[in-house]
Amino acid sequence: MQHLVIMSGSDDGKDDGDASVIVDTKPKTKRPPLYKVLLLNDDYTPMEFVVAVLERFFGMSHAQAFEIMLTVHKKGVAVVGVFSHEIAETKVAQVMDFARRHQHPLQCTMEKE
Ligand code: TYC
Repeated sequence: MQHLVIMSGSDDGKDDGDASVIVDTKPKTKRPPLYKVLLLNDDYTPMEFVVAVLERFFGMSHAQAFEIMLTVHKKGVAVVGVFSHEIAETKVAQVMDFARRHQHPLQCTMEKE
């Protein structure tokens, strides 16, 4: 937060013992932190399952989803979205639950941006 010090009395800028007030110079509208949701590669989850996850939970087109899936497959990890803490947590839980129900070892995590 930035502040402005205002001193009363003589205007030479020197501190002559007068009272001073501190006022905010910027309104305090801190944006909430954002979180990256990451998808991790593994050797067993079928490619088409990962594509379906990206379509279902991240609103990607089939082409987009296939592209990101291939990036994870080749590089080991990719950011699949950036969200508020609460939304990121929900996405991670949805993916992990969906993978578990289908008995795939797919891993999804989040980290502060
Ligand atoms: N590596 C997997 C396979 O060859 C495919 C895969 C892609 C798995 C992305 C997980 O997040 C992942 N079947």
